[in-house]
Amino acid sequence: MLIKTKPSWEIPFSQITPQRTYRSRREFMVGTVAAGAATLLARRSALAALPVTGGLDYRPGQPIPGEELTARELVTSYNNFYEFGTGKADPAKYAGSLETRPWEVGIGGEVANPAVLQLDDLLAAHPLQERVYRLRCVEGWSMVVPWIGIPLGEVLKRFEPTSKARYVTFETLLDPEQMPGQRRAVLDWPYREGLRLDEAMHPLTILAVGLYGEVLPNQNGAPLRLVVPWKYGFKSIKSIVRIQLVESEPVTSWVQANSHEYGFYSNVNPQVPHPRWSQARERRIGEGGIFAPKRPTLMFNGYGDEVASLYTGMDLRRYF
Ligand SMILES: Nc1nc2c(c(=O)[nH]1)N[C@H]1C(S)=C(S)[C@@H](COP(=O)(O)O)O[C@H]1N2
Ligand SMILES: [Mo]
Repeated sequence: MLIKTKPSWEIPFSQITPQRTYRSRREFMVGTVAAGAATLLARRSALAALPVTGGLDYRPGQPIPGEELTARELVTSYNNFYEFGTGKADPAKYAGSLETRPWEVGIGGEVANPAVLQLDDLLAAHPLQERVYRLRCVEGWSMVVPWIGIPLGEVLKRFEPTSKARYVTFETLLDPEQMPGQRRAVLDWPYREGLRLDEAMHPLTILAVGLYGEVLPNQNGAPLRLVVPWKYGFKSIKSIVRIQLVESEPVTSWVQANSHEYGFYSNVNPQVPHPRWSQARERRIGEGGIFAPKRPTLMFNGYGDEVASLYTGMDLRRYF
């Protein structure tokens, strides 16, 4: 719609100023045209590794009313990615050397058409979409990020889940040579996560390949990471190499590490505290330092209208 003659990934969302750009489509287009040629070239090289999709119908994301995007510099420098260290600055410092091409992804288990595919082939059939989502970490901070990705459900459908498939498991790359954090037993590597099939098929659940209009920086989980906006951040597993459809609830890395503190569901829920701290409030990264007032945490991270029905009749204290 914006640029018909160019592949979607050339739409320069990268330098978007939080909030302002989203206010008016017209303003944005004018701004785009005015952007200098040098900047455009720089963006294009950063975008070059995004998969070439049919994606002329690339859909820009809707802003979240009353919320500003978290600055790109913060989204890409304050990270959890234990494969590169447990400090917030470690991933930005050490993940840069991760080789993200070629990248194979295996999709198997209870599907009619299991396959191991090159990532770009896996994505080729799917136009990229932008989704502006809150990400809320169980540690008590949150961000608002313009992700670029594709709905996970659309990918899964192509592999035809069998009638036995009830859950989906995901695995991060296991490669201690490239991921120094895996040389220490911080977690049982590779990092594993899981969703119930209906959660995985929900249209809000995406596989992300970019943010702020550019290829995903390695520290954010390149080349392919999950984003499940109504769950705590640790469910959004990074650098995925394997997706499997299974019959029974998988044991995820965090549940295995401490099932008392981390549950399989991990839906954002201000009423169910982590055993060691409250989940009632959160600090929005970039908002006025550690003395800024915290925000109240919203049930299902604010996505209740869309997802609450997935949990009708479930005791969310028991299934936390
Ligand atoms: N493989 C892997 N995935 C991971 C993690 C990790 O340590 N390893 N950390 C999780 C946690 S705790 C959070 S809050 C988010 C952070 O995503 P971001 O760095 O893009 O903000 O990634 C999640 N995915
Ligand atoms: Mo997290």
